[in-house]
Amino acid sequence: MVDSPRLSCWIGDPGASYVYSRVRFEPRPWPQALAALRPRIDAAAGVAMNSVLANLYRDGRDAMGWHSDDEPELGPRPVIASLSLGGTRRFAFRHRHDPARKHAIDLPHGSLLLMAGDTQAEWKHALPRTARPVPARINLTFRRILPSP
Ligand SMILES: O=C(O)CCC(=O)C(=O)O
Ligand SMILES: [Mn+2]
Repeated sequence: MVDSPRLSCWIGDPGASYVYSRVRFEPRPWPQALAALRPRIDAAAGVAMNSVLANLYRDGRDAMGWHSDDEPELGPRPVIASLSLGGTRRFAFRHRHDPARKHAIDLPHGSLLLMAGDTQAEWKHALPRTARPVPARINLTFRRILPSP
């Protein structure tokens, strides 16, 4: 159990375990709805995903702080496909070495954001809290965990 301002679940193929914020997650098996989505995500991303981190943001107080998805098991230039469902939330980027460089994008229901290339190496991202009333939101980040050596 980890205290965090959202509810999270790690899903994936057997062995696609993942260390996130120093906690190791062993994946739960794919539920049918996500197994059905997977080939469409793979086609859009051009990568065979083997796992997905599901996050539920119950309201505007739930959030995710600044981070990069740069864990070694993702490899140096990971492709991460982020599917958003439910309430629109703002997603923010900040350059790692030049925090004055910032971008933000609203992620509406049904949107698929692809992060690729040097995005994780050069940028951090966050899902800030908001004081506006917002409906619940689910975010699914499909990832490819590389086999451990
Ligand atoms: O909820 C989001 O849009 C971002 C989620 C995220 O950055 C992550 O799961 O690593
Ligand atoms: Mn992330």
